Amino acid sequence: MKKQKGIHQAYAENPQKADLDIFGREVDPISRRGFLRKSSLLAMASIIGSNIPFAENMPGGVIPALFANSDTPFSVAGKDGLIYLNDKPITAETPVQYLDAPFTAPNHFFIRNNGNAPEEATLDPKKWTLEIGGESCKKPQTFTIDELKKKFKTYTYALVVECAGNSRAEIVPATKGNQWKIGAVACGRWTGVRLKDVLEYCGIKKDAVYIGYYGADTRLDGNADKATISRGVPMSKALEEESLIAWDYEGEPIPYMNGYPLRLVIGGWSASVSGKWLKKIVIRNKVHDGEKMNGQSYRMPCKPVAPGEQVPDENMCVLEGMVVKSIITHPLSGLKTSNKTLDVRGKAWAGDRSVKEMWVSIDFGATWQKAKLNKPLNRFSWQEWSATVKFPQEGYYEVWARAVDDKGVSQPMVLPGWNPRGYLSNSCHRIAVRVI
Ligand SMILES: Nc1nc2c(c(=O)[nH]1)N[C@H]1C(S)=C(S)[C@@H](COP(=O)(O)O)O[C@H]1N2
Ligand SMILES: [Mo]
Repeated sequence: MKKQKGIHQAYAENPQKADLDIFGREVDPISRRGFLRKSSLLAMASIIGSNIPFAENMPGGVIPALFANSDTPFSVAGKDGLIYLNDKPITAETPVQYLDAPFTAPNHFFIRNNGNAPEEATLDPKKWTLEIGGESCKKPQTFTIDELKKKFKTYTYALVVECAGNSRAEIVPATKGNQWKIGAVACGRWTGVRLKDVLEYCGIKKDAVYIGYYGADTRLDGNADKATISRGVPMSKALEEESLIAWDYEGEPIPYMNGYPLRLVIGGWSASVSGKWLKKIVIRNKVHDGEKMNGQSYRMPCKPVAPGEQVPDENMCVLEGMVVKSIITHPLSGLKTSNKTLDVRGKAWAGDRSVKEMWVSIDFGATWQKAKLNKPLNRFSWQEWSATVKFPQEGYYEVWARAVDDKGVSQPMVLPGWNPRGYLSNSCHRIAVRVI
């Protein structure tokens, strides 16, 4: 993977300007104000790389001197240029210009924590163990990472990891949850062993229907008896060739905040099923009932509902694959140009499906022009697309992008389908262009 790292280096040295978001608004790269709450001090410990023994005593609203006296903006070690949404748990999205690289660089990979990340100093890949168990496992056992590497064949796949709530900010009426814009998505090459090989080695009983994961992170409420999040997938998805237990991302150990040293990666499904800091996998004889499998979390109305409608838990069904979606990664919204010809490009993906066609419009969707669409590196990878558009005269334009999947399902042009938690938001991405 040596050569491939070069792509990211070259890209990092020459990024597009990072001062506008997808709506052409100026981006405040890191809001310090977001980190002033008393509760955030505890979360900071994992960021400054050291414990704060007296964090409880520090008055709310005081910035630790380490940050107050430095000009360096607040950031998570190993991450660059992310937009922070929340500090407790840490959530940060990737500005769209960093999704322009063929694969998302490790330092630009978004972060979605549900609890406190395990302390970095406690994460030792030599000592890390993964337990396989559950009532439908024939021979429960534990592996070190070295044992996984020795016993099973290693595979590398490019896999899209997209938070189910990505683009929630577009949902009308607004719903609860992180107001992600478009950057809670990444695609890159994960290296590890097939989940299938490991599960089959441990023996899958006939009654198995689901798997579930457990990670090493801890709950914000301090309750040690419950997981922060413990989700899973049906056996059919778990046994797909591309479902991995991974230790590397883009040829490097997985970044700390993205699940170092071991992570489950289930391409094309809600990223919530890709368990970070992976400690245990259970083979279940029923739909996994771990944390955030029930209630309203990661669930969609079983039947479509009207915007704003309340849906009782029993009418909600578990969310599975993600849906067709595309982004324009170049140029950034807000471009002013004297050139009437413009090259646009981006990425498209479609959960378990592939993207069949990519279309762009410069007249608010009245007419569409077919874009060039590349094949994915493998199933569940995103696909690169590009197009050259011509503007008839000076003025204000928007470039809209619309992907169609292999079943003929298109992104909606304006409003994504409403659901109580604002998942699967996939309306067309658009950028503003002024031709002068
Ligand atoms: N152990 C653990 N795994 C987890 C989570 C978590 O909080 N803890 N968050 C999930 C959710 S909701 C998402 S969107 C992805 C985010 O992955 P990332 O932080 O590497 O971007 O991880 C998933 N796996
Ligand atoms: Mo998520």
